[in-house]
Amino acid sequence: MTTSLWRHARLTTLAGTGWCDIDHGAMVVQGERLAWVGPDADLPRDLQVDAEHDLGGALVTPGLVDCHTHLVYGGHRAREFELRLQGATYEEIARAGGGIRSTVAATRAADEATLLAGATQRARALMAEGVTTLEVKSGYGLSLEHEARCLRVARALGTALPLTVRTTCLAAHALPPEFDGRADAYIDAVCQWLPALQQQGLVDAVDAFCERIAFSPAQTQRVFDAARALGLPVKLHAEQLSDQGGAALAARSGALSCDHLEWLSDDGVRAMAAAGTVAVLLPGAFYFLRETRLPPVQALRDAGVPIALASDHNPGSSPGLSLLLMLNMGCTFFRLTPEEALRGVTVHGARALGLRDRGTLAPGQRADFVVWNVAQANELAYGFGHNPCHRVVVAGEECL
Ligand code: DI6
Ligand code: FE
Repeated sequence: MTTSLWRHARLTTLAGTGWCDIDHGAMVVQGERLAWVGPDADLPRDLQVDAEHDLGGALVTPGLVDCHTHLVYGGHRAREFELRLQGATYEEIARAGGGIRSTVAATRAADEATLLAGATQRARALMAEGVTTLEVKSGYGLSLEHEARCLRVARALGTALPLTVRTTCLAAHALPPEFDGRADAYIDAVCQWLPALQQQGLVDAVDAFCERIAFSPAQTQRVFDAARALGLPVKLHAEQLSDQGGAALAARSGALSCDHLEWLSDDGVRAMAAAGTVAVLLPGAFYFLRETRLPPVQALRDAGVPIALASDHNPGSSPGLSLLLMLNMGCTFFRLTPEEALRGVTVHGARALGLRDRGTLAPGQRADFVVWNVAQANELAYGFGHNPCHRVVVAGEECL
């Protein structure tokens, strides 16, 4: 196992309350983990290292976690964007058979290599800004065969690239055309697919879209029951366009996270707080759909619900590939503090994926960290449209 020393850094560790900065900081990395983190002056005297890196005072944060993406799909929806600019709404387009369904058709028509090439390009764009852990949802296949294919592509990303990929089965995303008028039969099918997908090692968690234009709370509950019976954690697209009571339902099923949440009720906040469910806010979709209703950030804070931020990258409602932009949008739109925004894409993003071994700079954590070309961490949320990411280390190995 190799040992390396990273010194002369400004460490924003996030390992307690506040930024938890160490101004003249050092980190000792042993293999894939951080072995020691503290002031340069306190470094253990008898330290033997294989490599030493002088960071010249640069800022270091934990590696970024994008805990909600739909990275695997075929085609794009630029035409739908034009229709929305002419006045059509996202819901109207979905009800007319466009929206998610049009991406399902393009995804089914693409071969696996094409899907992998597209997803790889997108993952690389996120990684260039310091993303070291990425969640990828299925949900544009909507048959056992095509959902499996999308999840295999997601797994392949994690093998081919230096980052951790967590896969989420979102088969309950939209009703495929072959099940028109038979939503309950489709949910039955999804519940039957889960064991097969799990046996192929393709599923880390199960998600659903609980919404007027998607699935009802009762249908969502059936998907969750099937997931829980297999020991799979659940999460939910909840309260994005209307209040369906989805977040409370998900929290009562022990959900890792509820995502979107613009229409979240007080009851939903309470249920999430009681269950320790993370609130994943998605300002990219809020922006791109020109939503006006804000998620109840102060109520979430008051209740002690951990808040994460993610890109929600997808071709319909959030086609951007910048997690740093989400920090800025999380602050400007949702009034998060820059520190909350950074926590949202590190420690709280990790928690939304059920991962406790990353998201802070502390001994025992995975050595996933980013060296930035800025002096202070609040600048990461302040600027936008430029990339201050300088060096990225994943599991102790420098990879950018
Ligand atoms: N909410 C979203 O933001 C994405 N899926 C979902 O349930 C959007 C999916 C799309 O429009 O393609
Ligand atoms: Fe989403």
